[in-house]
Amino acid sequence: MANDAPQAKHNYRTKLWNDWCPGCGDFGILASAQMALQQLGEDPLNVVFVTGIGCSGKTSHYVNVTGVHTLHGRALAFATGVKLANPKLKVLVSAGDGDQLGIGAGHYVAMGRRNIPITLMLHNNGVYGLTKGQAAPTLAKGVKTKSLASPNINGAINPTLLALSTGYTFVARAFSYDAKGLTEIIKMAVAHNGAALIDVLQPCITYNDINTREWYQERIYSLSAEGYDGTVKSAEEAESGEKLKAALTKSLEFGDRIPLGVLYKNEFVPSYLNGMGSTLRGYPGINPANEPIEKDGAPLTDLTQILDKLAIV
Ligand SMILES: Cc1ncc(C[n+]2csc(CCOP(=O)(O)OP(=O)(O)O)c2C)c(N)n1
Ligand SMILES: [Mg+2]
Repeated sequence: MANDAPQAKHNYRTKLWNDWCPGCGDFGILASAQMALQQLGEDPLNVVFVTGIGCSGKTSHYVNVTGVHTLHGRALAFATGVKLANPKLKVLVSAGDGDQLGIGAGHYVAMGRRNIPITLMLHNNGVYGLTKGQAAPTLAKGVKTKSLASPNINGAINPTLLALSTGYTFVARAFSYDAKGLTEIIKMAVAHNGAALIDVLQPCITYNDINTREWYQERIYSLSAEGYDGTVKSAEEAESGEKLKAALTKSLEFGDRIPLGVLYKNEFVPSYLNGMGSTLRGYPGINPANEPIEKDGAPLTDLTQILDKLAIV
């Protein structure tokens, strides 16, 4: 008998205790990621959620898919390994602004120039939330949050500008309290076949008393509502670089007005998997994840010699 009964929806929530501060912007990012995965209808077994270290790093514990809570700054390195080993997986990364643009900045740049199909959600709260509010690389120079003894003397990194200039082919900005808008953007990013950055403006209610929910709400506006369209429509348009130039200009707007939405989307750049295919025969069809490792219960590789070499006698 055909089974016409609707399939039970996968529950993307875990039952783990959540210790984020009540009202933290992380909740909006978590809920949006869960809704996006639910709405995409992707097989949960094909989704991997990778995080770095920070309050944001705990996100992988709360999404009910395979999760990896990795080392400080190294979420993208792990995510790259996961994606390359098994290209059919959808890989999402949650990383803090300190995690990703401080210690992990090299990986941020490499992800763009390689155009690896991974969705990176940058939890941009301007501070190192987990370690009590030191200035993160996104905090503007001269700003003194209540967690700093004196105004920040470091210049700020603009995540969208850096992503655009290093080759990301999907660059967007969202607001953590706008779960509907963020969900739509995550869905687009996950479906995109290339490196995707979502700069998520995320107030830290405990340590950042400057960039608050109200501060953002007074400034944010929707790019699409003002007629901006960052999507490249043809190979010729991609070649001309016009949309990239427009996005670079737009990414500089961050002050009295802060644009939200898709700044740039270009599907005409081959992903890193294509490059790998030109150097590895059969890739991505043949990849480490579907390589047989045993036959009739016996391992296909004899590790005895390697283990003998490593043995301490
Ligand atoms: C190698 C290493 N250096 C420093 C730390 C201490 N540390 C833990 S989290 C963190 C920064 C967290 O800030 P952010 O990435 O912005 O995440 P948030 O807590 O704001 O979400 C630091 C410096 C660490 N865990 N490991
Ligand atoms: Mg942070």
